[in-house]
Amino acid sequence: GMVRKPAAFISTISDERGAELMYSGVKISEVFESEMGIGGVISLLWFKRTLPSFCTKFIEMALMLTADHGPAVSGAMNTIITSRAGKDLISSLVSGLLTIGDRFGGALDNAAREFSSAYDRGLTPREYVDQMRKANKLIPGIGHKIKSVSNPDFRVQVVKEFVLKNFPSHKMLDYALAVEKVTTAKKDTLILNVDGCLAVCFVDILRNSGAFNAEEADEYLRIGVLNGIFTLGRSIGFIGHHLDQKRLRAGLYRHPSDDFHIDMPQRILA
Ligand code: Q5B
Repeated sequence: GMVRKPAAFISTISDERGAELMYSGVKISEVFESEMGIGGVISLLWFKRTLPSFCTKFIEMALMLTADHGPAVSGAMNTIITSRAGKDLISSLVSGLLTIGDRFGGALDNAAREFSSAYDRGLTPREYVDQMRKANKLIPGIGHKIKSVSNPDFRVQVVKEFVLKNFPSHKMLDYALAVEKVTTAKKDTLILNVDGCLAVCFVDILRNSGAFNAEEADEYLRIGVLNGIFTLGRSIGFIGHHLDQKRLRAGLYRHPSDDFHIDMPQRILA
């Protein structure tokens, strides 16, 4: 009989070939009828399943809370400067996105991995903090430039309240809060930050909500999905900053020279 040519690509999340577009087997009309929202669409396209509503609400909450944090953060500044250099929306957005990483906004995947590995190894919060210090490593998900115990981050409060009220289990959040007790005793600013809080709560979804089996939970921690939450959320803000600059007709930015300390070697001519 006919031998089918082996496919060069395999794709398992969406299909546009039939009469109706489908996300993970769900017709686009059903996506709307079921009122699953953007949290439900993310469940289908990222996790290939419908998640319980406390999970989709949490995802939506995470996107709303991370949407923006003012113009002064690394990513928004990059976006603003790029926009003011006359570039288009996509260039300005991408320029902002490229700053997301271990220090700014991209600590979620490492926070999820490190907190859960410490928990799995049975380390007490104190032992975890001491081990990281000995290894000369910063704890991902801990610390903030301006937020502190005395100037709390309300985004983190909102997430905590929602999770404590709605999640069937929040072991990882509890563990991270116990770690925060140890770190803030050392320094006021070493709070569980927004990256860290969203990350450990997401581990509670992966491990303790019944929606994923243990293998799947480990796989998502390994491949890293959580930085996607901050990246997607903050894209909303970066696009806003770009539009804002265009509306303001802001001109090319040049940083004041007196804000640089220039320390150049003297060139010695032979
Ligand atoms: N120390 C966030 O640093 C920051 C420590 C620590 C143990 C730690 C730093 C860090 C891990 C990465 C992380 C996400 C760079 C942050 C975000 C989104 C945002 C941003 C916004 C938004 C802040 C002072 C002393 C030193 C350090 C010790 C610091 N962090 N020890 N574990 N994690 N965290 N990133 O203030 O003994 O004095 O030498 O890298 O989770 O990005 O709004 O801005 O929505 O846009 O510059 O919220 O914490 O502190 O480096 O001067 O350290 O604390 O070793 O100790 P800072 P440093 P010592 S959320």
